[in-house]
Amino acid sequence: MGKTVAEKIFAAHLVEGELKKGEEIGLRIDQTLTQDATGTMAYLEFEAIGIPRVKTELSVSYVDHNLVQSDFKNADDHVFLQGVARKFGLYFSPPGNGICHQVHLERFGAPGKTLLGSDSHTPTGGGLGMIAMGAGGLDVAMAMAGKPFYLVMPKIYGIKLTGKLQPWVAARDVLLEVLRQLTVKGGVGYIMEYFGPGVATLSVTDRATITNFGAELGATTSVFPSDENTRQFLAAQGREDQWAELVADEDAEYDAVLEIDMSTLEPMIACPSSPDNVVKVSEVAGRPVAQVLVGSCTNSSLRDLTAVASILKGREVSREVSFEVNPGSRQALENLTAEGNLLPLLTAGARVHQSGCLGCIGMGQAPPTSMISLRTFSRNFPGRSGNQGDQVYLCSPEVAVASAIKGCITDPRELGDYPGFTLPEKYLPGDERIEEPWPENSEVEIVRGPNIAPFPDFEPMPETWKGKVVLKVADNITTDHIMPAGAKILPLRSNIPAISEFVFNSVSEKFAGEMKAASSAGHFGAVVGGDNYGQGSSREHAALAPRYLGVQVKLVKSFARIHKANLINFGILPLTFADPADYEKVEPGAELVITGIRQALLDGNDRVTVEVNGTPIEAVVDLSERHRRILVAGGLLNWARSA
Ligand code: MIC
Ligand code: SF4
Repeated sequence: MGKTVAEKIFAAHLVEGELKKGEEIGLRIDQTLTQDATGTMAYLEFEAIGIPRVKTELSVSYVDHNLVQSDFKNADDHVFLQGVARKFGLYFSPPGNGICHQVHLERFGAPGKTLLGSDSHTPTGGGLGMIAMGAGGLDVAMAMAGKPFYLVMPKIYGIKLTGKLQPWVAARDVLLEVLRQLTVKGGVGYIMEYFGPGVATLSVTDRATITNFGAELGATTSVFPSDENTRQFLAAQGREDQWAELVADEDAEYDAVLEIDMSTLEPMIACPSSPDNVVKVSEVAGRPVAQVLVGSCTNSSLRDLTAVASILKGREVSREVSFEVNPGSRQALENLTAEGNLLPLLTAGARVHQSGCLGCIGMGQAPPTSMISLRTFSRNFPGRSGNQGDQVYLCSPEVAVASAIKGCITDPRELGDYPGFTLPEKYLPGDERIEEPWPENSEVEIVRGPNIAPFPDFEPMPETWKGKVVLKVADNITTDHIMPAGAKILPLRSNIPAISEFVFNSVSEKFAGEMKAASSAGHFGAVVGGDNYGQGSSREHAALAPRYLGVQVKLVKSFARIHKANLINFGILPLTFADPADYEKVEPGAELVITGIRQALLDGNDRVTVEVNGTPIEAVVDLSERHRRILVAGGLLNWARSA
């Protein structure tokens, strides 16, 4: 039987297990990336593993999330990260250089390679024909130490693209349509692999928009073939030598197939407050907008910024709108400037910022109260913009700029003919500030500011687990709910005791206080949840900080992949209801007892009995043998130290 692109890359990197769908495998990781908000913790963990230098082909530490230096915290993190990169042999991409995924695509990604990143949008690299996956910081630290990355072999969802996008319809609309059909849990357990005649009509940056935004499907990753367009992109980057053709075999089989005829697509938009709440733009046109942001790792490439500039030529942004542009990378900004396309943005009234994540993770750019904000970003989870009750819509750069001009949500086809634009055949590299790895044994002092707290220690799993349900939540809870970000909380990412005060803050302000009170009375905590628990960001803080507060069990209907892996890494037992109807039987305050849990894990039991106020219910233990040993040890670091 023929192989898909994903299966070919998996086969070439398999170091443990067999390529059987649904079974745990270990993959060799060629490249890693971290960003500052997850990176400080990942490097503290790497230090704890005790390896003198990274063992990957290439590892890069990016600073892109926390660029607001309202006090010493973020600035200290940047200095720490630069020192770590020098000491352990990583590339370092400093603040202002761009968003990790965009820069990685431009300067480092290569077809056929594996990339593991401590950020859920790492699949951006799939646009180049690589297997690029998001993971928690500790998994990335292990990969840097040369260890395999373990995951359950996903199924392959073939997305067959036919036809060609019409003028004013963009790559973003392809994935908005996929999200409309499949929802934020439609990709769980799958790799989304694109094939069919439509693929050749999409550039690498279009493909990267699709694979990036594919993270919102809950998929393990998304991948395109590597073809002539890939060669052209790498040639424009001065890296043609890194090109290799990589396409699926004619007789490759997919576990599921969805066909999208791109010529029938219209401009689409995701309404508040979930990326799958998708309608046609024409259905919501006319709603007044107060803020329009073009940026984020989904849509801020040179292609996107050039399209926006071309549309703005001879036009002006409405005075009712704050129109802001966050370039994805220094390279995009340099090339935009060199091609004369920065001026049209400025004269039309755009506020042009430095390259980075900025408002996408709530570091500034909060919208006015109750007013609509249109963003080319990937996530509109409630409150992520910095305001509770926010009204954030997600759309293509074309829809964004048309709406900024008109002052209300606008179908861009109303603007008449699509202005054509060309991109340079050869890009200015824009990478002068990327620091190369320092030679081995260089004299480096790692400077740690006062906000960088040591990694906490955790106890092994007790023989019998007793605890209390501290919180019960519904379906599709995101890691933004569990461990919020934003200008107040994000700077605390290097300090677990401090950040843990904000766990579940937007759901229940009392959570941290109640957990602390329960812990000091000798009780552990449990959280009960619905389907797709922990979707969204890869932030391991959403496991680490609750564990620090004493949460040791999560009992839900189903988990999102990265969050489940993070729970295991920090010794929180992930259980699912054997009968989803039992969700109704477990209320906050209930006392839970799991007798003999340690032994049950070691014996490989796939069910355990949880007593809820004395009444038994069954829970499913869906864990590999390796997971079980990690949980019994109290987490991956404990286990790695004892192994
Ligand atoms: C996000 O888009 O949610 C983030 C911020 O990039 C996160 C990482 C983080 O929380 O630091 C992600 O996507 O993993
Ligand atoms: Fe940064 Fe937003 Fe991309 Fe996350 S989704 S990496 S916060 S730009």
